[in-house]
Amino acid sequence: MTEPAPWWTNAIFYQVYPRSFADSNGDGVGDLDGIAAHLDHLSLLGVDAIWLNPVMVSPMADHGYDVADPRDVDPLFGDLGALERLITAAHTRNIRVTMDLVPNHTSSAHAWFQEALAAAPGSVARQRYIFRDGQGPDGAKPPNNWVSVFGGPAWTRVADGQWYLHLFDAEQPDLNWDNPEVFEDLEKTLRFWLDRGVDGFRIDVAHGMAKPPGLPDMTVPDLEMLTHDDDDPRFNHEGVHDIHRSIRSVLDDYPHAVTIGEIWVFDNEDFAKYLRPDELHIGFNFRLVRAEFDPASIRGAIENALAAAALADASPTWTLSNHDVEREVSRYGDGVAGLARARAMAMVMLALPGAVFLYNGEELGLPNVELPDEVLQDPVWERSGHTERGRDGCRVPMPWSGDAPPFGFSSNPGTWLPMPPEWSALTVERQLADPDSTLTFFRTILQLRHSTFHFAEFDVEWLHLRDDALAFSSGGVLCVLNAGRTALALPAGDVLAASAPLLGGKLPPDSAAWIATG
Ligand code: ISL
Repeated sequence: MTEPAPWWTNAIFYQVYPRSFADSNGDGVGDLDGIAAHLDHLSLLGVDAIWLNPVMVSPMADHGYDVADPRDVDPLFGDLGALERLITAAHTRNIRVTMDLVPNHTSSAHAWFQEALAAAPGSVARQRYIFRDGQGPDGAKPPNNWVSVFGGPAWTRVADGQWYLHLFDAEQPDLNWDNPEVFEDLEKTLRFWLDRGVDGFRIDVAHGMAKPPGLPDMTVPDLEMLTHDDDDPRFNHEGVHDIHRSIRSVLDDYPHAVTIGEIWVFDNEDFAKYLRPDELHIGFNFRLVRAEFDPASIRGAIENALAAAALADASPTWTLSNHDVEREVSRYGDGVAGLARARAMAMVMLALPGAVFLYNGEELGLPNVELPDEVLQDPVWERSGHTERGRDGCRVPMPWSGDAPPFGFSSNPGTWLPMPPEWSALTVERQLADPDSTLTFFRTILQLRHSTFHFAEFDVEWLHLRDDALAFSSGGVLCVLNAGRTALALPAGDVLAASAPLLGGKLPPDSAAWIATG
């Protein structure tokens, strides 16, 4: 008998950014009890799992990606009891809970880093991080030319003259993964959460961690922030695969749990290495996020993502947005067209075999928000010398109900990021009552994905209708996207759903439809 496919194979994951989902205690920041109080929303959508961004103890220099204690919950979000209640409540509804894990770096407030600062150069405590002497006669130049992903140098000098490496903020020192103590501690963290019932981890910067011997200079240090290419020595070093093998050896004791790598690697063969049978189960493929609203670009993204996963015999994954990228409504042009295209792309994504990741607010059609300078919080804003606004615009809290901010997100009008008054038209409450809303649309297509698609393999068959259209079938459904300027005649068949009303039986521009093929 063949083993049934693991639960995550074609699952719908819903990413909850805890600061922005729901605030239960009126401090203006979302928290765990807030999430537990809104599980009805997730049941209504019919999602299979939650991916929870970091809720561990953190000074919040990078909103939780700077972890000071990986085995406890930050009081801002609640406590361990609140997390356990959330896991139990989600499980009762058949929703699994996956958590973020941040193995590349810690917070500078972590006890290890504080110990390292107090210790002498060359000490055991310093060897848990990447401390080096500087260059030049007095060591006043950084050890190499690496820049931080958030802007500025990737090195910060400490009082005794040594420098430490941080690929992100200065408050996020990179761990030294050549030191066995680092994995020993991560193993404790993995078991700590798995023993409390979590169903797996999204692994932050899964292509980071290992650093090349000698830390050679980068060839293009004046990169755009928040990007890098596959040849960048800061990431995707061969040694990372041993780390994933060690993580997997622990996960194999918990066969119900999944590991999902955040893998910003674009070469298909390099990407597939992360998904070998003894490494990660699945990995985020970011090609669809980068694709233009253009049939050739979208098809290229899909074909490459399928090919990369197939090389490792792993499930493909699909995502259009997350807490690090501009929301797709805005990427596709904002306004009416941006929303129409985002809805159409949701149908493209949900017609694909593999695991799908939705980001909270996507189901409401939220756009990115242009925030005033004085409220910006992303470290990118400061580190770029106020040249890059950072990622706050896609992290504005969820509008739940009512006619004015904070829209039921909190009892406190001083939400951690301000909410635009015009979101009164986008609240969950308003959209649930409207049969034409984006939320109703998402409910319909998510329900159809569960009931109608029969994904046996990760196969996609392409059909050419017109150069400005995209058409493919998978799982017994044909998906047609019209990215052109004129209405498109649809192939014969039962139209299961469309992202916009058909015009005389034709598919309008900037929309998509699903047609039953058997
Ligand atoms: O280099 C990138 C893409 O080519 C960056 O996007 C980078 O990989 C990404 O920012 C890593 O993101 C994750 O780790 C960060 C954190 O700020 C992000 O929110 C998280 O998703 C540091 O922990």
